[in-house]
Amino acid sequence: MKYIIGHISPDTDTICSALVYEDYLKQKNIEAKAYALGHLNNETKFVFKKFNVKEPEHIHEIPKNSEIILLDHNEETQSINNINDLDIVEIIDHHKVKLETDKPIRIHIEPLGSSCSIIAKKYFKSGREISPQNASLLLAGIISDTLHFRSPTTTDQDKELTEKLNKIAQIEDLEKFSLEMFNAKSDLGNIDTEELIKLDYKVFDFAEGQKFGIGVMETTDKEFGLKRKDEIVKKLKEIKEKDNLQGIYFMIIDILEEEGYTLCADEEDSKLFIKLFNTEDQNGVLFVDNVVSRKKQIMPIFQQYFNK
Ligand SMILES: [Mn+2]
Repeated sequence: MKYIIGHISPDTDTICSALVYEDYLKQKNIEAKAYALGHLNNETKFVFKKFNVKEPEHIHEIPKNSEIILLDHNEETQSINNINDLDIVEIIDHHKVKLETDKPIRIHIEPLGSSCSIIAKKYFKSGREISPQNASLLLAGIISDTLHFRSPTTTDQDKELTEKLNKIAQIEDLEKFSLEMFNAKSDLGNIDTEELIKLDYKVFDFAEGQKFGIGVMETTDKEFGLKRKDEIVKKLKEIKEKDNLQGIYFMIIDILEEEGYTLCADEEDSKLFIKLFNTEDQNGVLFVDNVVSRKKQIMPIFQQYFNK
């Protein structure tokens, strides 16, 4: 049995692509099961409820030497704890590659807007049948990761695949559906501060000893995050120290306005961000316009800086 896993701090794309890939492999008579590495966010929960889908089981450790398939990630820092005891047999992803394997494995990486786009392509290419439910999940993953085509990570293929998938899923108004998803994601109730920071959080190893944590909150209600600024900054400091990070950032992304508001742990992190993004400190908030994508607009700038 192969374990299909997405990344930690799971989002809609990682969960839906893993779950639908389980079905794809089943159709090929390959025994595999999708698991979630942590709690689903409210957007994903909304999607599962709307389409009447059972949530994948959570898992925190996988038995030694098991075969695993990585969906929507390829970096150890974003995967299951005991990844070094496991046998990675396949990777499907749309992120930059940071990878070393000890044997040849199957790898399918494409610069598309979502991992769900890659899974959808596999179905269409092979002629395998997609159920309306699975088509809906793939659509949700594409819409979530591309912010319904607002993100610069969006490609023409994502748009074409969305159209093809919706012939099966038959969602009447996709823009309305996407707003429902974003509002569900933004509705965080009285979420704990650390949970908020880690909702969509990744640690990147930019260079030797240069680990950075970057959390993103994509929202239609930026005030929810901004008014908790002080406690967020305090928690960022704690995480930075506890996890021995070089820096840590929390970006509140206004999906509809396409703006980013960044909070940082301390002066050192703030200085670096101001330098890299040519912005200024406004009462502890670093504003950047037209920046919505960690992958395409944030990460490359850090990476370039550290590669120099
Ligand atoms: Mn993704």
